[in-house]
Formats: sequence, structure tokens, C-alpha cells
Amino acid sequence: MKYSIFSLLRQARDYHKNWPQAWRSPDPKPEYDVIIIGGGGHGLATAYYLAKEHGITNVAVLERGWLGGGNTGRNTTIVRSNYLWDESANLYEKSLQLFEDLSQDLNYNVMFSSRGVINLAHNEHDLKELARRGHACRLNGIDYELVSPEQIKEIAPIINISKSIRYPVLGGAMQRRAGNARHDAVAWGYARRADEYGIDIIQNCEVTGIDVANGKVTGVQTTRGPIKARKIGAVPAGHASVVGQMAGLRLPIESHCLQAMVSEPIKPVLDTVIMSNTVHVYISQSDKGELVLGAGIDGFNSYAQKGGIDIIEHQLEGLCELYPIVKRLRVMRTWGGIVDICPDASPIISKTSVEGFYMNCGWGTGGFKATPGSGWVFAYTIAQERPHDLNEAFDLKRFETGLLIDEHGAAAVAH
Ligand code: FAD
Ligand code: PYC
Repeated sequence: MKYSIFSLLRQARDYHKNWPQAWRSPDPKPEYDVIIIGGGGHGLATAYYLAKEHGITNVAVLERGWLGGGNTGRNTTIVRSNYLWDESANLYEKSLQLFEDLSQDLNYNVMFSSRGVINLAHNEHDLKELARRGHACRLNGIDYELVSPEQIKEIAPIINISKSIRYPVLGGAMQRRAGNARHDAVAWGYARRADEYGIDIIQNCEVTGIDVANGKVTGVQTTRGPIKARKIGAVPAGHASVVGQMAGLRLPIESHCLQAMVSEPIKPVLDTVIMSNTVHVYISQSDKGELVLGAGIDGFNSYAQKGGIDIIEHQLEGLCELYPIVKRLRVMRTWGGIVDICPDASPIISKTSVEGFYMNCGWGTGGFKATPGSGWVFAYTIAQERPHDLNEAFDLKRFETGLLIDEHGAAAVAH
């Protein structure tokens, strides 16, 4: 749909009356080829790639709330692929490459901005870890270069590189192709294109049970009645253990709250993203001018989208020291989302012991950047009934074989 400037002004005057819906709001059909549980970015991307790459369109996405109301709409929008191990580097790099063309592919502006992401080093260990990760990334063809404190100051003048602060900046590493994308636009873009393929996106429809007969899925129980399905892909970030249990699975996942906050909007002062594992803080500036300020996870397990004030206090202490400008700003709002974390800080994208039941979860604090890649490989896995090379290592079996993919260092916020 194209709008002229006059029609946009007319719509504004008329309070956006009569705008066409970006996607339909259908009632559930009695039966689908594939049901996707979870209408976050990953679930919607999976539905889109099922249709686009595999021609499977008799699909429903069931969302218990509203699209993007989970972690999709709560994250701090950082996109990068600077992971340590080959398996992760390849998967996150596929995702970054999909992000680079996503606005064109979806015909929807997801506002991907490759403004660069810098990881800070505050001690000798950090410097060595970043050097090692830089080498590993470059061996995988991923850009990630070491930068000095002076170079960082030139890129981001608001940073304090004094040697006398508690955690001085000794250096860092930068992925220049990394950056941000607009989180809700990613969900809406996938939803709109999935809808155009005829996929049913059904909001306010919670899955309350998974029907299994003779070791095979047959459908789901929902707050809008039972629905039959040949295959079910569960992408319920924050509630993976709960949904897994409905199919009799016990997953190696812990759920924690992860908090973030934004300041009042100010003029442009920062056009990159800076993260610090050691101090548990990160910062970027949104298009609206707000400083987006992140923290580490809350230590206790929880399903409440609300965290402890001590984390925010700790986060602000670190931020004020590293970026003194923050002291003069008002905080506009804080929020939390529930992140599901595996013991190796890597996701699960896998077939399960129940035939026809597939799980995509455990993205922890870092799944937004993976949205396109995750949807792409999960659609392949569901359609072909086997993993793609890119997600084979992320199978549930790794918790039996011990072939874990330890990405705690790359996960960016502490767990
Ligand atoms: P969600 O959007 O949470 O989608 C899952 C959906 O499943 C939800 O909408 C939920 O309602 C639905 N659901 C659950 N159970 C059921 C059920 N029984 N029936 C029906 N529907 C159900 N990652 C990054 O890469 N970069 C970042 O900068 C970043 N920052 C973050 C900051 C914060 C504060 C938080 C909380 C997370 C951050 N993340 C980041 C992580 C990222 O947000 C998640 O890993 C990612 O969004 C998870 O995938 P999703 O988008 O599909 O999840
Ligand atoms: O994975 O880059 C990331 C991230 C940043 C903040 C939370 N997660």
C-alpha cells in the first residue's frame, strides 16, 4: 500500500480511521499442517520462511498475548555476530546477513543500522579474551577488530577513558557491521508477509496443552479450543520449560529476568553501541534520542517481567562512571523480560523425542539478533524433518553427549 503526503496528512487529521489492517485477525481453523506456538519475532520468522522457502502455508501462529509483547518488544535491539565457536559464529552470521537485506526482503523498514558494536576491556583477562575472540571471528570471516581507548574515545566522545576510574577502559574490540534494528518493526514485518502468504496469526490464544498419541503430536489445547496439527514448532521464549513440559519434556533451562531502561530523549550524542561485560552495562542511542541502557540478569529465577532495584542501582553506578553525561539525565522508564538460559548460553533448535514436536528456545539474553537466522533454520528443520547444517550442533542431544557450545563470554550480558 502506498500513501501520498496528502493521504498521510488526511489520515492524521482523521485519527488514522479506516487504515487497512497490516494482517488479518482470523478465527482458528480446526486443523493446520503446522502450528507455531509463540508470536514473537522468532515464531513469526519461522512461519514466514516456512511459506517462502518451503511452500508450507497451512500454518497458524498462536500467541497468548499480542505480537511482540514478549521479549521481541522488550529487548535493546543489538545485532551482531561476534561469537567464539564456529557453530555459533556461522549461525549468528547467517542471521546478520539476513538482517542486512531484511527491509528489502520484507518490503518493510526494519531500520537496520550497522553503526558498529564495541565490547570494552577493563582488565588483562578482558584484553586477552577479546584478542582470542577477534582471531576466532576473523577465521570465520567475521569482522571484529581490536581498538585502543583513544580510538574508542574518538568514536564515542561521551566515554570516560580516565585511568583513575574503578574499571578503566584498557581497550576494546569492534564489529563495524553490527548495530541495531527496530525490534517491533521486525515482528510486524514478518507478520505482514506471513499473513500475505495466507498464514493465520491468532493473538490472545494461549496454548494450554499439547496432545500426543502414540509418541506423536496430534494437536494443541488452547484458550480458544482444541486445534489439530501434524507438526508443532514451539518458540515460547521465557516459557520454554512450561511449554516443553506440556509435551512431557524436561528442558535444561533456567528462566531469569533481564532489565533495561531508557533516559529522556536528548540530541544525538552516540552513534554506536558500547557494551561492557565486566561492569554489566551497555549503552546506545535510539532514533528518538533516548539513551538505551542495559544491565546484567537478575540472579534469582523468575517468571515475573519485573526485576530487582539493586540491579538498576548497580547498572547506574557503572554507567555514570563510564559515561558521566548519564548523571544529568532523567530515567524515563525501566522494564524487564524473562530470558531462558541453557547451561552453555547457547540456544536449542531441535527435533524432540516426540514425533512432530520441535523446539526453538534458550536464546537467553541474546536472541533478537538471531531472529531471521533462527526462523530460517527452524523452518528448514520443521519442513525437512532434520536440522540444517547451521543448527545441527544446537540439538537437544548435546546435553547427553556433552558437546556443549560455551558462549557465556559472547553473550554480552552476564549470566
Ligand atoms: P518473544 O518475543 O518473547 O516471543 C515468545 C512468545 O511466546 C511471547 O510473545 C509469548 O507470549 C509467547 N508464548 C509463551 N508461551 C505461550 C503459550 N503457552 N501459548 C502461546 N504463546 C505463548 N537480544 C539481542 O540479540 N540483542 C539485545 O540487545 C537484546 N536485549 C535484550 C534486553 C532485554 C531487557 C531482554 C529481556 C532481552 C534482550 N535480548 C536481546 C534477548 C531477546 O529479546 C530474546 O532472546 C528474543 O527476543 C527471544 O525470541 P522471541 O523474539 O521469539 O521471543
Ligand atoms: O546479545 O548483544 C546482545 C545483548 C545486548 C544486550 C542484551 N543482549
